[in-house]
Amino acid sequence: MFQVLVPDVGEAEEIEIIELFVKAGDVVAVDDSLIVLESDKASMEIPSPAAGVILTIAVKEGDKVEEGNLILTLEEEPSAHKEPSAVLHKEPSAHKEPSAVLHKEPSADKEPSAHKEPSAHKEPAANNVHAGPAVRKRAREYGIDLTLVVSSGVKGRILKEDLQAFVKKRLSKKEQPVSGSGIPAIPEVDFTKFGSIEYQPLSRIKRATARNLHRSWLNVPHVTQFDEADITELELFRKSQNQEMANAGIKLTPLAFMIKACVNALIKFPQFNASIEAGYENLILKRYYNVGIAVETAEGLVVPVLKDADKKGLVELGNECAALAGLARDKKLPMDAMQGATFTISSLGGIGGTKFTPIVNAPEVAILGVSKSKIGPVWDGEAFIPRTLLPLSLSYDHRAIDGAEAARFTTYLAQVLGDVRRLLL
Ligand code: CAO
Repeated sequence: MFQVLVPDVGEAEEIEIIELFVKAGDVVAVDDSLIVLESDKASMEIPSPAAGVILTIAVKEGDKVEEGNLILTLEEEPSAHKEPSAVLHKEPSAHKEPSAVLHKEPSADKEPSAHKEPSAHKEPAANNVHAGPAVRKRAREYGIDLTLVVSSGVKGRILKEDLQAFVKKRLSKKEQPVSGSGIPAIPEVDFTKFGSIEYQPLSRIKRATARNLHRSWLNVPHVTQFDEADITELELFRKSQNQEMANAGIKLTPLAFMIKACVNALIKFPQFNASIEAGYENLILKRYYNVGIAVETAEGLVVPVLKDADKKGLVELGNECAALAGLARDKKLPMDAMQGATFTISSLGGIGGTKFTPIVNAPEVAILGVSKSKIGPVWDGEAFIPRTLLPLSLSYDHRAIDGAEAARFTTYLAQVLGDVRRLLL
């Protein structure tokens, strides 16, 4: 019977059992890995000194041990005995010098001697990561690039569990192939190598938004058409109306005008109030006008839908929009209030910015981004005059809409917003 003992590990003060590969009753071959020890200076894998059966194990993962402590006992298979190459105590007399048998890893950039493999199998980049020989061995067996594995061990050390998590994640990705497969994945970086980090869990809404946006971004060939509407008169009208209606508690917002003008443009250009059929046989034109409004909430982006916007007046549109945004922020929006949009408006006008490229909310084919209006110079034929200009950014699905149509759409939108009497036509 062999007794495998903790070897001399130099000046190390504390030695920890990092990994146990065997349990009582396991049959092992000579040089099979039994256990990984780690001190503050090195990791070492203890190979089996003989072929045989594990009788008892005296330690468990995480135990702190000292030189000479018993690790396990092994019943040798009579025929397979080989001169022991590990730290062992063969009863009654075969004690060997332990220092000769360690597979020491003085620094993480050295492959353990027990794993001599053709150089083609080596991963040069992985040498810079912090991982024990057992983890490295397993990574090689499964062809895992250790630089892609996120570590959870002390000082960025990659643990066995990290490898398992990595493999699980990769497998689950295969089960749910994303559209456009073949897109190279962004490498997962262990940011702890560069500084301290913190995990901030994403809300359910943010997770759903991430999935939806990713899907749209991959599926929809986006183009964004920019334009500017001169809303000088609109603003004068809006403000005068607000003064008149203040006592009734009514407030007309720029957004209400935007919705009204968009519905007008959607009626004139029906291909923007549509979806493209899979297989590209048809454009599905919708004869209803439901406008989604992007609303920022503490939990993330929510898009309530203003139904039948073509049948509503400016005040009603403004009130309903405010009510839906309120419900969204209070997390009281019913499910059906977020469905059925035919076109979306994302207004950042209350915040700032000059223009942006919104992502189409597929299966819709267009989305209007609205930025903050500003006073700018407009040439009237004789001089530059100060006017209030509203930046418009229309992103559209180029499969369904041509560039010329998009330019006509924004031109028309700008005309309507420039002279709201056109809304009556
Ligand atoms: N230019 C200049 N001022 C504007 C403006 C514009 N385009 N649009 C709105 N404003 C003004 C309003 O008149 C209001 O001013 P007063 O208080 O003086 O009347 C102020 O900005 C605040 O408006 P608001 O943003 O609260 O209201 P709104 O009706 O314009 O927008 C809503 C409502 C729900 C769209 C908005 O609150 C919101 O959540 N916007 C963010 C949307 C978002 O995150 N989009 C990004 C999606 S993609 O990631």
